Amino acid sequence: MLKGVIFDLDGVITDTSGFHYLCWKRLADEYSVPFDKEFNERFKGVSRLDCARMLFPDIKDEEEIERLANKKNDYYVEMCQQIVPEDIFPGVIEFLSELRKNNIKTAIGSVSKNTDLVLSRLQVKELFDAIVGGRDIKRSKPAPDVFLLGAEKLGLDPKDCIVIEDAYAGIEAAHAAGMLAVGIGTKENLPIADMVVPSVKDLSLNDLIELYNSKAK
Ligand code: B16
Ligand code: MG
Repeated sequence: MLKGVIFDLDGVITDTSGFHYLCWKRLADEYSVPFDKEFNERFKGVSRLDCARMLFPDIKDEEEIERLANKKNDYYVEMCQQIVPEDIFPGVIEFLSELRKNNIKTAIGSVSKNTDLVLSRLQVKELFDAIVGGRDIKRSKPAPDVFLLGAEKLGLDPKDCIVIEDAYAGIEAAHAAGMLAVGIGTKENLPIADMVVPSVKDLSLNDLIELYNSKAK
């Protein structure tokens, strides 16, 4: 039975995925390195250091990679100070309360080390039964760790949870954890998702139950 829903943070709950893009773009421009939205798709759900390694493939000095990643994070943390509760995506609060009313547990599963900052700015921490962020795990998506820990914190069997994700690596992570994954975006970007909708406001609990029951083994 469907018992829990684990939400990715950046790009699902709020538009911080746009912030990540703008900050990497700012860094890339400073160093005259090519970077665009298509390239940014590969950064979604991937750790800060791995993103920096992808952006600067010629730099092998790990201290330098760390310095560049920290620089990007300074831009990002500064940008996050503008976040206000109204920046939560439309329909998210309503969907969370629909889930809770029906005894479905809710969690955040993000590899961002700024998870706490973003959720605090949005003032939504108490809407989740469990929160897993980048400081709680070693391996970022596509490894299943973040979602497995989410299920564990909810006290649920992973197969009774559904993940909601906007990143290709995040869908892979959900599948690796033995969970179904709803993609937020387009079929073109997320061909491996079990179902795709443009945004959380297009989802209902019934959609998730139907998906779960149709794939139940
Ligand atoms: P930070 P998610 C991920 O968060 C982002 O999608 C990804 O673009 C970012 O690099 C990663 O967090 C690390 O974030 O630099 O804040 O630690 O999609 O798993 O919520
Ligand atoms: Mg995301």
